[in-house]
Amino acid sequence: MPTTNSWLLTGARLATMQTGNAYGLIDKGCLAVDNNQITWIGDSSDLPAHLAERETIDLEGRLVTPALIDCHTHIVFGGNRAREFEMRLEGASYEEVARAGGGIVSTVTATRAATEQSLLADALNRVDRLIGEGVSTIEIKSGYGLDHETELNMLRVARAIADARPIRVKTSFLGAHAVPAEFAGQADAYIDDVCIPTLETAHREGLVDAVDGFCEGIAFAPAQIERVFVKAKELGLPVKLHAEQLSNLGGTRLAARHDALSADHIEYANEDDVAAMAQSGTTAVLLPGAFYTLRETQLPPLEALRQQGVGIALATDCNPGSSPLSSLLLTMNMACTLFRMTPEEALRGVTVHAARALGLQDCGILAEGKRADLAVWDVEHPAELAYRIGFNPLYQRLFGGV
Ligand code: DI6
Ligand code: FE
Repeated sequence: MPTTNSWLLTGARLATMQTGNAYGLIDKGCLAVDNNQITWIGDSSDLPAHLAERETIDLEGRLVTPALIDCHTHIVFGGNRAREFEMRLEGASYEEVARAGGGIVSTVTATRAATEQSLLADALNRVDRLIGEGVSTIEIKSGYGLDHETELNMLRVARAIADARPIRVKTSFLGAHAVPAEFAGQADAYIDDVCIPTLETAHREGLVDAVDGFCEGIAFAPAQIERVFVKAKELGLPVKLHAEQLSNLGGTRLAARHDALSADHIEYANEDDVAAMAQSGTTAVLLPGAFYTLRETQLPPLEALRQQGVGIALATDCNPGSSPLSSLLLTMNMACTLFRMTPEEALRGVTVHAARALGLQDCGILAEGKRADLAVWDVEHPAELAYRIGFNPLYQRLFGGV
């Protein structure tokens, strides 16, 4: 790979993800990078003569895509929930496990007991799987602390990941993830006395890029989430929401009303909910790993999302309960097989639309002026990325041109 800050890729098949043709494909492409930015991209026959003289790397026909973006993860957590996996296989449902004190709350116990160092080491192990698949940017949520100190710890660990590895991290405060045991039956008090004050502190310490919540029967009602969203707005933070995963409580419309970056899961969203998302420009983040793990049968409203022009992103939802998944390539495959998304939609879902779901404008697409976050693959056609199961054809990842 390059030894200077200004170089040129040749012999590349470029899946630019620009619109116009499938995958924005340029069959015989060149791409120039200066420092951390793409400064020229196009067909090799159009390459300006002065660029042909710089240090060149010939990719011999390999495919180049934008580096992948995992826009919804809970990758920082303590312990694991393999025992719960067994319980579900013995017949218990996800909701029954949660109501019996398992589920999110059991990960909270393990996360509170863990040190920052062990949380970081465990998370890096998972982050490294993603980096190995060409991922350059991940979103990381808090939400397994559910007390002041541990929520802040989780966010500090998330920030530390970006120092420990060449990867960009966007954090989301997810204090409204579940009601902790010490507040059982007092969700309102938890929101007012712990969640909102902790959000204020975390924001003051520069730990929060966005605010998330879990709007569900086993978590919080729309009116409770709304109080958190009002505080987010006061602090100037964008919001997003786990909505309509197991039932329809109106979370998607609540999110749209607050101009949310994304509404996530949304299996139970209806056409009106999708219309609200279209209106507010909210991205749909679909999470096939959770759908698969929980053996859900209610499919997200794909056709309505397409018809209304709502951007569809995909993410791992990497978490110890409903989606113990740290492969974005497998996520793409699941989205095609389970949700009937096309391989092109799947690739757009982990590039362009994932960037939008995070409010990022400088990545997710190959174009002049964008960051040189690139994934080079040993495949001929971009459909191969979603087609294989458990196969990683990454040849090289570039992060900010490096
Ligand atoms: N929805 C999810 O898929 C994760 N959180 C959420 O609100 C699951 C979290 C867990 O089961 O630990
Ligand atoms: Fe989630």
